[in-house]
Amino acid sequence: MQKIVTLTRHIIEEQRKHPTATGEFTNLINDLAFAIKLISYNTNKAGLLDVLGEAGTTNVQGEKVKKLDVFAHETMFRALDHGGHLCVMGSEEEEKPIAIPSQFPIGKYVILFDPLDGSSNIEANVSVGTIFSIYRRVTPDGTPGTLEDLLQPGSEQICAGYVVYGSSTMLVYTTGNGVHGFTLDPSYGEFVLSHPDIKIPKKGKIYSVNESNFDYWDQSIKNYVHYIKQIDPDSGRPMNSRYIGSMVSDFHRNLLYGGIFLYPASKRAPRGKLRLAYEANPMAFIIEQAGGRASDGHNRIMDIVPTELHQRTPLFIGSEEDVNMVEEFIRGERP
Ligand code: P6P
Repeated sequence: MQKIVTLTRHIIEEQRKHPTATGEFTNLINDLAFAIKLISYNTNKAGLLDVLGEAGTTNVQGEKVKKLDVFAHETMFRALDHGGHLCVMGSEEEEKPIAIPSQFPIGKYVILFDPLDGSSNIEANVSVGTIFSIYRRVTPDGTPGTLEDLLQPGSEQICAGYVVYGSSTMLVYTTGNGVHGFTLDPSYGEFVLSHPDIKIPKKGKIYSVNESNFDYWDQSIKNYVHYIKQIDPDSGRPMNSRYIGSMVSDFHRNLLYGGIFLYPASKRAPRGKLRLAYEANPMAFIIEQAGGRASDGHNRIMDIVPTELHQRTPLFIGSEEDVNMVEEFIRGERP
């Protein structure tokens, strides 16, 4: 019988490689997996919201129907706030750090998450996702976590992952020992290992960028995008343009097939659009573990020391050779 590796089994086997592991991290991931299953169920039901009542109205059961991103945020919080594994949380949906309610024990981990990235696409049934990033706390054990625990460079992450709520629900994560993908089998509600040890091709054929920003970009970015669209089969050009407008989906496709996702700074977004803490950093951990690169155009994303919880960053992420090339254009080393 083929070995079925569930997420729980994989985490336990991974933790055995860390002699100091206490199993607390395993329990945190299990709590997180439960939240993701709930979000998956409601996201996939989203198309029925008309039947169940539009967000902001009350449904046939008389329950107030929430916007899915608010529902996803509340689901993550409620699944994680009482397990005793966390000292503080950070969410795209909350301006401030989220404290652990005083009635619950305080743990040694920190989580930051984007509960439902790309949620504006829900009505069009475009796949969306959850992104998460986990650190060890840096403030004294037993005390409430603070902003300091949340403002750590991405290089300190101990775990990062994302979920794509698409044709199937897939969770992709790393704890620093490679990148592994799990597909949710709804028949028995388990995440089953379907993509062990994912590696991104060193060079890709796909580029993902919102070209409507072209006239707002620096000249170096215009030069790069112009270059990759020129006809030169020997160098694999033109590259294919693929852009869904849901980062998790664009990232996931490029991770599997190879390519680069770009969200540069521009006149309309001087520091870029994507958030460092719960979009760029977790994806950067994953892409590096898969053999790719993540840069803000000048610096490794995971070397950036955050100063604000929701700070944005330009982002160039994907196949190593593609990220290297865009940096060469930015440095002016290519015409
Ligand atoms: P634009 C979704 O709102 C998001 O944060 C990412 O998921 C996505 O890649 C990006 O914004 C799309 O932004 O400006 O191209 O619509």
